[in-house]
Amino acid sequence: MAEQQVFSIASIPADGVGKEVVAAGRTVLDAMAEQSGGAFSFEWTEFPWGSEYYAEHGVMMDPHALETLEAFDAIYFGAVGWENVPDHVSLWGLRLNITQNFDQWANVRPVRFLPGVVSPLRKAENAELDWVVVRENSEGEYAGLGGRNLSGRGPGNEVAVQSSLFTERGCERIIRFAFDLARTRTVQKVSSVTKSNAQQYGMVLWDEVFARVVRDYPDVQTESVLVDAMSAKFVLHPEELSVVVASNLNADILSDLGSALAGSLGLAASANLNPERRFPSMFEPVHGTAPDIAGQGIANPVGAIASAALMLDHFGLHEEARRLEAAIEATTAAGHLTRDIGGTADTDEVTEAIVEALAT
Ligand code: GGG
Repeated sequence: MAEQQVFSIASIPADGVGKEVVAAGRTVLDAMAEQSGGAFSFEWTEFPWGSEYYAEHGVMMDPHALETLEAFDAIYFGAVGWENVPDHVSLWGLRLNITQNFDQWANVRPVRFLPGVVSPLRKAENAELDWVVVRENSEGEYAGLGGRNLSGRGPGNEVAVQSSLFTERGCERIIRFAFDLARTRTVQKVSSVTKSNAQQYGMVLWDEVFARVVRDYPDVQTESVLVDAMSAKFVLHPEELSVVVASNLNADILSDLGSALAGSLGLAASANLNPERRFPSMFEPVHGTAPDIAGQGIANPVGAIASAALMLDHFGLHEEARRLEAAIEATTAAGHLTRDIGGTADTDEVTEAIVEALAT
């Protein structure tokens, strides 16, 4: 008998609905492991880091957290941000602390229609939605460069500087990643997004690198679009897109728009990848902590469960990943929908329906 593959996963549910949807994803993955008849299993270690941990310890995660996390095959993350901690402190103290220190420079965010989910775009004739937004995840507008009160002029006259950092290496690796991904897809097209008419240094460098890299992929269609025009294109001509690559901030905004067009932010999955595999990669739903519904058991678990499918891909379990995606589709098609997408089902009902769909 072949040896069982055991994958060690650090789970960090963190804040708000993160806790509910990570639990849902774990239930589904454990069910898949059981169904595999011993072919693979998951060894979970849960960490209590997040805003409650901050209230007790004054930090978002243990000072040795990165050393601890390094030993895992992957990280399964929920969401970060709660009212007791300023948003920039919680984000930098946990999520960005991990993505940046583990050089998870490629953030992959698929956006697609799911059967049975009504989206604003479905009203448009011929609209199609099957994209991947590729977010540069290590620099750009999230370089963390800048400072406050630089003028020393005192209250009422404060000056703040927030700089973006674009490196040729950083631009090239994410653009090549987008092209390599496009080559695996039915529609082989890469749309590069900047605002280089106004951001005349870093984003011009990005455009120049894009124009150079394009020459190595003559088989892939390309376009370079300004972010404002791309926002309109998302709504008006979604069928023209396949892989969209953009800087950290622009891609974050565009992927939220994309998932709203697919029906809800609650559906969107993401993978923060360290493609060199020097550090663990991290899988998480795109959505935040949703304080308005947290703790009620009604959060949409699909984004987190679809992120688990991306993690299966990362482990090389590609057939299992496709099986999980098919189970999610069967579940939404059968009308098991949470409130954000027009249904009445709660988190557990949708999770159980996905587990059942996996078993059939
Ligand atoms: N699961 C995603 C999450 O927790 N997001 C929190 C957030 O505010 N993210 C902003 C960002 O990463 O740009």
